[in-house]
Amino acid sequence: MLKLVIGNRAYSSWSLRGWLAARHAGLPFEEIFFPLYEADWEQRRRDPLLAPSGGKVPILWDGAVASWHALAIIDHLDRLTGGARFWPADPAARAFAMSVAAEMQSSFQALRGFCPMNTRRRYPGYALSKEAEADTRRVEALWEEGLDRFGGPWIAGADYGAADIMFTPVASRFTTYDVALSAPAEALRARLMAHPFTCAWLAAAATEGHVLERYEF
Ligand SMILES: N[C@@H](CCC(=O)N[C@@H](CS)C(=O)NCC(=O)O)C(=O)O
Repeated sequence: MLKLVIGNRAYSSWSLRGWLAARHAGLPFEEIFFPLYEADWEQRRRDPLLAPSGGKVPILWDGAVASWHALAIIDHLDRLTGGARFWPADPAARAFAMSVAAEMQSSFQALRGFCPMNTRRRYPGYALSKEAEADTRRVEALWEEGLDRFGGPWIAGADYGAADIMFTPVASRFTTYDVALSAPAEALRARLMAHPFTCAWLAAAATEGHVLERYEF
């Protein structure tokens, strides 16, 4: 059976992506939880299960084959499930979905740093830095473009897929930090947060404990 190693549900945005991908694949998988940044973390991150990723979560094990980085996990699961579940069939929608997913994997550092994911908290009226604001406007523009060009309700068309998985932790940040969005982007934020897999993750995060002061402010 597949094994997915994840960190804290409340804080680990990359774990959320890996886990959503595993759920979306529809294949059985064993979940292995490594609480992040606790007193024994330096020792724990040297566990052989995390060796390929250099001590980071998530990591997907398929037998002896490891994939880490959200997009690599998605690609592995996409191949296991026949290549029709994660990316749109339409070439333009597929190119868009892949491009925005890759942009998410590599970009938006200001937003990610300024607004760490914390699914348990709400900060009404939180003021973004100039750089986090610029990242937000870029995400908003990408979401609007996807909805406009491919008809919604998801980022690249009618089916929930990899692009939606990649941006769900951003939707969570927008929710936590009360970020004002255009009407179409706000509707997409709400849809991403209401997806049944996301709801299951959020419910488990609410009761997992392991409070990390560095993300509570
Ligand atoms: N880009 C990686 C990022 C993985 C990552 O940075 N994970 C964080 C948790 S969200 C982590 O494991 N941090 C532990 C550490 O750096 O010690 C991915 O796509 O999965």
